[in-house]
Amino acid sequence: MRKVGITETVLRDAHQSLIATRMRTEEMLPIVEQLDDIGYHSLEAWGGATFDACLRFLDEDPWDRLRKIKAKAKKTPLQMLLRGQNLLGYKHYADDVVEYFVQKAIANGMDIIRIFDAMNDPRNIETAIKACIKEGGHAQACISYTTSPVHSLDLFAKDAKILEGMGAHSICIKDMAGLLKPYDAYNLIKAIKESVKIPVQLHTHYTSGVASMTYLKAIEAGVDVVDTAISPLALGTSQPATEPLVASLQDTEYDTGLDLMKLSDIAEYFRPFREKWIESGLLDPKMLGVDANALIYQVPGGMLSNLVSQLKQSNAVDKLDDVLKEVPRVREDFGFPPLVTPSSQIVGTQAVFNVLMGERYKMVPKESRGVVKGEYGKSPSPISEEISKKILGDEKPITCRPADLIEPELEKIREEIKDMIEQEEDVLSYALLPQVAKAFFKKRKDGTLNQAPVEPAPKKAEPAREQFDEEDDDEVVAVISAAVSAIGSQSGTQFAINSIRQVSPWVLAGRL
Ligand code: PYR
Repeated sequence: MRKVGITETVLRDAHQSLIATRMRTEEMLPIVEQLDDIGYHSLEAWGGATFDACLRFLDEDPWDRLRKIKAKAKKTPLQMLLRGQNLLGYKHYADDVVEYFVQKAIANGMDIIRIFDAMNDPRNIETAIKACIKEGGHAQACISYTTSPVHSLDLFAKDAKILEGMGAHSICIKDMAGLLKPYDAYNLIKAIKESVKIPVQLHTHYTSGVASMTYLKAIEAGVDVVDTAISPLALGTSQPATEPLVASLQDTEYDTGLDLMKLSDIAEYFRPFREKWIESGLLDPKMLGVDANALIYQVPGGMLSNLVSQLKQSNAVDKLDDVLKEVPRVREDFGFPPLVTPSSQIVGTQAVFNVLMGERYKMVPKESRGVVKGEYGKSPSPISEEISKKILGDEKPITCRPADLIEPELEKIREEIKDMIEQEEDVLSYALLPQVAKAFFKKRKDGTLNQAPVEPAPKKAEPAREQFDEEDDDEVVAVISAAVSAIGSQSGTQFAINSIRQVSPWVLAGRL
């Protein structure tokens, strides 16, 4: 009998997808021992946006969260999501930072590290894979799923083979937008299972409404493990629910072996939280519905709502149709990158600029230039000479692995922050998110961390700012400069006002 494994995402992706990553450690700890007792393949409990959210919004030390969860989950492997060379931040870090981060994640209790890259460039995940293997962890190499004229079964199967060749212990297909349809999943999993010998896991989101059908076909095709979330934190932008899948597979050749009564106790624990989050506005019921637009426009749900909010800020929601038509064109110009953090923001913002400015690539943010220049890695298909010339002028794109151009940076970072650290891991928090970590260290020193008990839930969560890197003042300056140069025409002035409004928190915070 071939048991299908279940990775439970409630402690990471489920709340990242539904409540902007705001679940607190105290809300998790009382149920971890029971989760540990279920017999899951793994518990996804760290990584992705949780690291940033802990430090930035929750006044929590993410390392402390990991240790506390590990102390209660003694049997079930813990799993995390790592953004390849971007670790848990938004830019490429030097290899010495990547290696040290992986070392510390494993030393603090991590077992399985799922490593992806937004461009699917294997060179961007190799350092993390090798570090994970060296530290005795399970290295799960990830392929970001997308559709385009260049993304064929053959390409995905070849990518999987390359990752297996790098020493990965398993492969994950990460369908972050819920684009993978059931029969496509069947063919994809078959193709990958034929290409590699290591186990294959599938991760998807319910956004477009097809996810549980997709899992069933993937299971029939031989997938080894799938990601689900316990029902109160499932569906919508989160994962398919754990219990219906467990029930559907019971007494079949794919039985998960999990006990529905025990799962019911877990759901019971989380149900009141869900009610509380809906009441406080943290969980928007809109997140729970089916958004078939994801299937039509092939963009992640989060990206769609981001586009709408960018257009609202410029009083241009009526331009949504034009922007949605522009997104695939920009994506084609940029070599068909999958749309996932950070490529989804880069492509989306460029599409908005192209439409609002009334001329394509009149305004090109630093990140778009970075993609065309090769600073994020090799795109799935080559970027045309014409686009390269238009955006880079006479500058030459780079063809090496982007991190090869980054000098070791750990010692310099350690020196910079030596007076504020209270544990070795703080060096890494600072390396990843300098401003955010520093503010956290200061509050910790001053004893002003918000240690409010679990109640009451925060009012309406501020969505993580997706368009601009808060760590980077240059970016803010660029926005203001572009805004100022847009002043002149009626819509340009409005655009300028909105852009300046957008960066005003930094101005007020005295960072400019
Ligand atoms: C993250 O990078 O946080 C995702 O969940 C894709």
